[in-house]
Amino acid sequence: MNKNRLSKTMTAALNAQMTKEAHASQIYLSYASWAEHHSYNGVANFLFRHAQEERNHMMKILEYILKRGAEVKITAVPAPHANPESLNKCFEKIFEHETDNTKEVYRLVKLSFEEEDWATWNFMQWFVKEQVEEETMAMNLLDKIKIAGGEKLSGNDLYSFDRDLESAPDDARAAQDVTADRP
Ligand code: OFO
Repeated sequence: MNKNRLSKTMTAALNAQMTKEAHASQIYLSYASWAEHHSYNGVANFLFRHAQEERNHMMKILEYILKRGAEVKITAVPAPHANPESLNKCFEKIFEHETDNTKEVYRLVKLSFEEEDWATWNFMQWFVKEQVEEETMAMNLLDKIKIAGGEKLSGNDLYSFDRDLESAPDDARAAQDVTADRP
């Protein structure tokens, strides 16, 4: 008896996304190490935490594939991109990476819609919301860097930016959670 509840195409697409989340984790890990090496300890702390978050995303997909009775395929994870040349570039690259990932998430949502696989469609909504939060987080950090001098970020502004990131939350607050009392 076949208990697999995912199509072949969907299984392959979810496995590919699982590997992409592992790749994202490696990217954050590598940027975090770069930041720590340059003594941006607050930035490093934030990025190390985020590497872990991406690993959690990978696990969510892995678990979902198994729960739907399909096969998980663990493959090699591509190497992360080259290290950034500056903090500004670091967060530009992160923003680009997150918007690329959003496209992949949308592709999966579209596929689940076309296949009328409503369980996967529902599962993927978590990732849609998460991507909005992650894009917002990257946008906000880029804005902060821009205000503090962009490529010229240094001195007190750099110190404050780095210190703030040490205690910054992992995700931006979703628009859905905002109220008039708590804008
Ligand atoms: Fe950066 O987000 Fe995973 O999905």
